[in-house]
Amino acid sequence: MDRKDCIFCRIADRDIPSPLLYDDEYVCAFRDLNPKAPTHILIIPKKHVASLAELEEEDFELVARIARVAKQLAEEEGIAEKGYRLLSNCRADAGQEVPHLHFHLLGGRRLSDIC
Ligand code: DGP
Repeated sequence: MDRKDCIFCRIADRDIPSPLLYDDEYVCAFRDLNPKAPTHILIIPKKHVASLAELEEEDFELVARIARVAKQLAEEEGIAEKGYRLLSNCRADAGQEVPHLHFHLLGGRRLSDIC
């Protein structure tokens, strides 16, 4: 996919302005447009990978990087102690809307529902 056709590539490329809570060579993070919890952050790889199902062997390191960023952001957001959820919806049955791999970091309330 052309990066111009992917909304999250465009955010990562700073083509669409969205305040970044975290930014390095491989990963960035920004707040979800439709937050489902007091803290709702999306963490993405800058490389275009459509979903978990499209990860190639050389991409798995990106997932570890994202887990590290999630831990850091949870501490910064003050949700680490009480708890939080990190999840990625993969393809249609999971309700994936944006076809660029992303992890939702959710917290700040009791997360009793599925996601
Ligand atoms: P998912 O269903 O897992 O594909 O979730 C996609 C999320 O992305 C959804 O919660 C709304 C959010 N989202 C969609 N477009 C944008 C956008 O342009 N900016 C931001 N910040 N979030 C977006």
